[in-house]
Amino acid sequence: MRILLYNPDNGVTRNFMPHLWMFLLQSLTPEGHEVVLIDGNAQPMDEAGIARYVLEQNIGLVGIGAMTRMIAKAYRMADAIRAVGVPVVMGGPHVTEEADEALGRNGGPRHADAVALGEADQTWPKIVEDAARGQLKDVYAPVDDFGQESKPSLKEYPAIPWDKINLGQFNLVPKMATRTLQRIGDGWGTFRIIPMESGRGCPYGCEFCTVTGFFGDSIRFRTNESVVNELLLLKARAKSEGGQIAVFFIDDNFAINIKRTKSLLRDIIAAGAQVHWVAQISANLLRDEELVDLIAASGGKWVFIGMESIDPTNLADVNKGFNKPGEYAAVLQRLAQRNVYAITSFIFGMDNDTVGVAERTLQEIRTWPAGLPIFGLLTPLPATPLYKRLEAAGRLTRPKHWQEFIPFAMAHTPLKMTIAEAHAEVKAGWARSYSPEAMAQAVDSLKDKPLGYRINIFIARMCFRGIYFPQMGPLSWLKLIYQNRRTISSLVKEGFSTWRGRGPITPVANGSLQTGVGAT
Ligand code: B12
Ligand code: SF4
Repeated sequence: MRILLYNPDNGVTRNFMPHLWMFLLQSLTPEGHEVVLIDGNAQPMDEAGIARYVLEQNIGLVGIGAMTRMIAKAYRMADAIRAVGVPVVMGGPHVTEEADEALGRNGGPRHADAVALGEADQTWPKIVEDAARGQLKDVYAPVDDFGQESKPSLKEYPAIPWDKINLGQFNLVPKMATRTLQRIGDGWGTFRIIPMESGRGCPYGCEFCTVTGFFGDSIRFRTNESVVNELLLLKARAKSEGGQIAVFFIDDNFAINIKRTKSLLRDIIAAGAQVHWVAQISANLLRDEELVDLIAASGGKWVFIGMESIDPTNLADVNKGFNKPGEYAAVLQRLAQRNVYAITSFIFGMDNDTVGVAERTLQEIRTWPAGLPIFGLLTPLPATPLYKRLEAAGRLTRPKHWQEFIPFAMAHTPLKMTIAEAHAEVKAGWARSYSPEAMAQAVDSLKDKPLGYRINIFIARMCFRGIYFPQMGPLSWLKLIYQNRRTISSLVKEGFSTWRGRGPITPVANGSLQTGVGAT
């Protein structure tokens, strides 16, 4: 049987990183079946296109995975595939919580022949065999012989053949620049960000988060050896292609067990498996100096921190009181001292937020080492404790917000602001953080850092701006470059004079160039 695994596009991130679930399920597919992957972010497709594709390619089963944000598109694509007679199985966080919706059991249309609930590592081979026999069941739940929910231990993690997988669609280097860039340093003909998990689960149970409910509070880890081997495979691939690779450890809280994380990072260093990496770690776990040393020494470049709010009342409201705004600055300094920077994520529209929350937050951010702030709105995702609380209080204004998804739009009324005011706050957060002046200020504030780091921050900021302000086509990029011309020309001038005076420029494997002498 030919199986298509399809991930709908989200309209924002293009081909920035493949989705892990597709590669994982491909590796877990029983022998005798062929699996093709399409990520809509890299290969855009519409309903007619996918229907044509499955018929032309003789596809016998389509698997679709989606977050809540992309579910409306996922359903439309599923409907088109089913209309030409090909069965669809859906999985991922949204349909796990809303299986009846996907199966048309709540009065709406049916979109999927089958739904895989929760983690599908164990159920996927069974789904494939049932589909091959034409006997798909409606629901596949991961349960043991006694009918109890069972979670994969991750000790037996499949080897994803990263050395053989065709990753052509995920090269972030534009085609026209490939040849020239291949000659720079160790080669920049390709640059890919690859998702990798070292563990699953987070016990913290923040009110708005799907993770504790979905993956459970039992935390599971892969062996260090299996993670190290995967890194070595990726590193070898990048080298053989004359390109670069960076890894996104997608664990929800990469340092949830600090002892284990330190042991993994030590093993990465000992095996020479360092690549540049980014991971999500909560601020409370970054108090540990030794951990931060190991993060830097093992290739850690960016840490995503869910700061959410600078207001302790808000944090307590969403069960995230373990975040202490008073220590944010120290945490970020600790990282920056080691040339590790932070993607700091904030949520506006919380119950204690009032008008002016964006500016108050920005005033704090401006006192921190320059990083990448991002802003969102409190969103009641299905089945989260937040959803249940707001529903019980009658505060949901769009209870099925995912069916008419609108980016950066609230689905409930905040307590101390209107919805329109909350929208204005999030807009102000993005506009003031990513204006040409703010970009210049961020680069200037790193004057004592090597040129490569400043270029790195600048490029990353240009890309992150696109999360809120769509910049999909070449024209919008040209406009952005023009707006930031002063910063760009000062970086280029400095690069040129450094190159003339001090020797060649060598690349840093996270998207930047750095002078060869004295750079870290
Ligand atoms: C990586 C990641 C991202 C990446 C996605 C890009 C990428 N290429 O991966 C980035 C950073 C861009 C991102 C952004 C966002 N994310 Co995100 N993200 C994650 C994260 C941390 C890891 C995903 C992952 O790979 N997991 C590991 C794999 C193995 O698990 P999995 O995808 O769930 O797949 C398993 C099962 O679900 C199932 N499965 C999945 N798909 C399918 C399909 C089929 C056919 C079958 C049979 C089974 C199946 O089998 C897999 C193996 O067991 C998750 C949290 C988490 N730990 O999963 C959040 C998560 C998915 N994100 C979430 C959210 C909310 C967002 C944002 C909306 C946040 C925001 N406010 O902006 C944005 C939206 C982005 C966008 N523009 O689309 C929520 C989604 C909740 C929901 N109900 O949809 C999660 C669960 C985190 C959370 N805090 O609740 N995210
Ligand atoms: S710490 Fe992060 S992953 Fe864990 S529950 Fe809170 S938001 Fe979710």
